Amino acid sequence: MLRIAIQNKGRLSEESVELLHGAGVKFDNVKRKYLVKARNFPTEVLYLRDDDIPGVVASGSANVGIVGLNEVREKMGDSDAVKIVRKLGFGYCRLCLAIPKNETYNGLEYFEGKRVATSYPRILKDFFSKHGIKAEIAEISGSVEITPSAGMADAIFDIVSSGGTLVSNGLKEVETVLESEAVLITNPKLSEEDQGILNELLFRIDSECISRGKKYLLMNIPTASLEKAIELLPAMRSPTVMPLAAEGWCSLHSVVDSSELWDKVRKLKEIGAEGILVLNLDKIIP
Ligand code: PRT
Ligand code: ZN
Repeated sequence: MLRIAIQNKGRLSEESVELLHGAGVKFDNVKRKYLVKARNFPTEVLYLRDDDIPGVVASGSANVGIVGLNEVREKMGDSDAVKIVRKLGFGYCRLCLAIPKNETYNGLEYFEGKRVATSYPRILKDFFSKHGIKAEIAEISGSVEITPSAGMADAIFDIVSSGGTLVSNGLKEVETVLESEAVLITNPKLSEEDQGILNELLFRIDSECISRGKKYLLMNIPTASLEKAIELLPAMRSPTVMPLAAEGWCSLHSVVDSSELWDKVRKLKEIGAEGILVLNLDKIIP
C-alpha cells in the first residue's frame, strides 16, 4: 500500500487531487477524514499542511508526497532524505528578494547589514552565505509582505507568482533565488512492492502530464500542401494522413500544444487547410 501525502487545503490541493484522479486513482475527496483509501489502486491519500509533507515523507510515515519545491528545499536543504522524482507542471512560483520600490538597488550588497523578513529562513541563509552577505534574517510565518511598511524589516524574501502582492505593498522584486513548482517526492527507501506501485503511478502521471494542454487537430488539406503541413505538425511520430474521396485532398490528424494552436491554425489556413476541427484530448499514452 503506497501512502501519498497531499496538501489538505490551499493552492496545491485541487490540482494534486485532479492529477491522482486523472491517473485513475479513485478516492473520495473528503479532507476531514485525513486518510482516505483509494477504491481501485493500492494507495491511500493522507491530507496534510504543505509544511509537514517533506518531513512526513522523509520519515517514511508517507511513501510519496506532492508539494512545492520551495517547501522541499526549505525543510530538507540539499539532503537526500527525500527524492524528487517528477516536476508536475503546476503551482509555479518563485522565491524572491524584494525591497521598497523607491530604493535604489545595485546588487546583492544592498542586503549587507539589512533585516530581511521571510518564512523561508533556511533557503535565504544558504543564499546569503553562498554570496558572502551578512544580513539579519527575521523568520515570520505569514504576511511577510507587510513587514517593510510596518517598519519591521528592510526587505522581504517571499513567494511571488503574479507579483501583484508586491506591487500593492509598495515593493519591487530584485532577485530570484528559486524557481518552484509542485513536485512529486518519495522516501528513498521503498519496499519492492511499493516501488512497483510507484512505477505504475509514475507511468500514468507521465501520460497525464504529456496530455495536459494538448489538443487533437483534424483538417482537410490539399495533397500538394501535405509536405508543408507535416513540417508544421510533427506530432508524436508523424501525423496521420488519410486520402479523401475528393481527388487532390487528404485528411490530416495530429496533436498540438494549445499554446501553439492559433499560430499553427493560421499557418495551416495559409497553405489551404479547410474544415479544421480542434478536439480536447483525454490521454496520450506514449
Ligand atoms: O495551510 P498550508 O500550510 O498547507 O498552506 P500555505 O498557506 O503554506 O500554502 P499555500 O496554499 O498558500 O501555497 C502552497 C504552495 O503553492 C506554496 O508552497 C507554493 O509552492 C505554491 N504557490 C504558487 C504559491 C503561490 N503560487 C503564491 N502566489 N504560494 C503562495 N503564493 C502567495 C504569494 O506569496 C502572495 O502572498 O500568494 C500571494 C499572491 O501572489 P502574487 O505574486 O500572485 O500576488
Ligand atoms: Zn504551509
